Amino acid sequence: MSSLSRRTLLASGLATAGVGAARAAPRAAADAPPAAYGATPSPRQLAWHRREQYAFVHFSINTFTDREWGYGDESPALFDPTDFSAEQIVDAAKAGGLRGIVLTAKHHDGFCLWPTMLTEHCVRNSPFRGGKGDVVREFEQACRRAGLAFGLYLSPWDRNHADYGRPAYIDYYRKQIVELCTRYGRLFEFWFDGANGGDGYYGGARETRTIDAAAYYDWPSMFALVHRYQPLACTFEPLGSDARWVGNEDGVAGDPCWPTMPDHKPSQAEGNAGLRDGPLWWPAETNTSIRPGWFYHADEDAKVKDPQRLVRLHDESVARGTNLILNLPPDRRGRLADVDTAVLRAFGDAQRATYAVDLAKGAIAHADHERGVRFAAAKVLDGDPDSYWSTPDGVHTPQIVLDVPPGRSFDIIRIREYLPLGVRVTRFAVDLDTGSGWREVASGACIAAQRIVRLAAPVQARRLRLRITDAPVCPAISEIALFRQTAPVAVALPRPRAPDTVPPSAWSIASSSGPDVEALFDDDVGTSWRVPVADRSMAVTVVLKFDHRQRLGGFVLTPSRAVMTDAAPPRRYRVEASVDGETWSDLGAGEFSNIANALSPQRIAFETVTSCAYVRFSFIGLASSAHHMAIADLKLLRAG
Ligand code: FUL
Repeated sequence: MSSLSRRTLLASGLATAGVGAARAAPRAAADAPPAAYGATPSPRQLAWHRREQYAFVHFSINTFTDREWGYGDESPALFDPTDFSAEQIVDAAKAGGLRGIVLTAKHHDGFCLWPTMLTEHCVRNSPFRGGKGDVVREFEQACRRAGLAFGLYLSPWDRNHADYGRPAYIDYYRKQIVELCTRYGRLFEFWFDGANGGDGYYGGARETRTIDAAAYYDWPSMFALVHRYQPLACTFEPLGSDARWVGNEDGVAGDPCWPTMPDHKPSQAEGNAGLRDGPLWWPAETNTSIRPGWFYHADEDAKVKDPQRLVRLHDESVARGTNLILNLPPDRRGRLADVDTAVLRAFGDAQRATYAVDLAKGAIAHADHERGVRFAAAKVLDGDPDSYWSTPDGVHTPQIVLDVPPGRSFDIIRIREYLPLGVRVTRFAVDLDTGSGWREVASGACIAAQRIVRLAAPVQARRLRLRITDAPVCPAISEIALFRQTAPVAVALPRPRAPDTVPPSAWSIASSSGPDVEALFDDDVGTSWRVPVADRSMAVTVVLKFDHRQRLGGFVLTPSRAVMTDAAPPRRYRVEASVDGETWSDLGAGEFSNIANALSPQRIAFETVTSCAYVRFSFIGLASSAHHMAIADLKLLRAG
């Protein structure tokens, strides 16, 4: 049968291609859309879902101190990019297919990238543009020029502010929100970081301040403040916000990852999976960095995620219906390094080529049930996100078939639900007919914003069938699209820099609190040293004996990157040096603040440097409740 005659038959309802001809819907239902099911998104959440992927930019004092978390006592004079270009960064993000930028206007160290009069700890007192610069403004303008959305991150935790932990700080913080929400045009997102409280400079007090975040910040009042000035900005993270954390910083959403959630502060696992039928529409944002750290570190130039890794990242975040926020950290020039821009370009080019042509265009769609002409099967093919195929109320598990024009080879299937009516599909399956009957190629739970199914290899299937296999109500499917992946070109990563670390060959392990301590030093953040701990305050130690005396400048500890149910990273550290293994002197001690939430590497510089033959690391207490301590990697830095 020619494709024309076949299509004519299908269109006239005479052919039964895997499903029967659509049964007529009762007349009353023909015009009425289905009632919404469960929680539904607000207009700003709907707009946010359609952004899909955007950039994070971590740029601040830490860029110049090689730290991840500044203590808050750094001089503003350190902020001195030599060749800052917001345009270069924004253009690279755009080339990477990212649709917006969220900039760290203030990170935990309290340094403000805009010329605020609310504090002296800001860009006014830095050499940048002779003290007349405004980094937030330059990013905002570069985004507007490039047609990208703009958003801001404002750390609630402020290790610089003298009043942190007291009511006066909340007043200050609210004034910061107002400045940022009123000076820089429309914002699409406002990021409230979960990392809160701990040790810091605090105006010179140098102490530990703990807060009860929910009571201290009164988040609903913060969200209301943002929305008073920026009604379309999605707030991120604490309970009650518009978008939730996905529960890890590796860029991996759960499968499934429901956009609905329970109405309580979630565990990391709950944030990762979401909750089918949860009462809140609180979709996940998947956050990760293109490099191991959130801030730029020259020694991570060789560890940039390559374009193939970014494709996998997309598969594990956007393809599961979450939004991806990919961090791009500028270097000390105030630009993205060449390798990051090359990776972004390769990834963006490949994604643009992949999604340029919807191979389902020209297919004929027919379903075993249709609600009426406004909700006909063909609506999944019309490219209109506001139209959808639906069935009469009583039909919950229908099937829809696409009769695909011949010669179309595809390996990506994208399915979208019409979100204003809630998450309607619980489980689904996809079958293909390549000429020898139906074969199931995918099944899963949750479609929601989108579900992108990647096939192992391209296929030329004559027919594709979506089966709704479990649903409490009739479906509302707005799209079924087909694509063929264009693989990204490879990008050569720079060679690792001459290590400024002490190699494991320079020491032997003199003692440790548990077996398998080698996992700490295997340069693989995928493996962890796990030690059972009897109580949350117990110390775990490792003693290293050097072949020759060493002068140590600090260390880098990488927490386990996996979502863990019964293990947690350490809360504090103490490092001591010895020449004889008997008498010890302190090299440094402190806390890994909020390490439970922020799993990026912890770079610790020692206050004192001595030549030593032994070093003893004590990791004290757990960052959250668990029965094991887990650490993925430990590197010893030489004194500079
Ligand atoms: C975490 C912070 O502690 C990190 O430094 C980074 O900003 C990340 C996005 O959020 O909680």
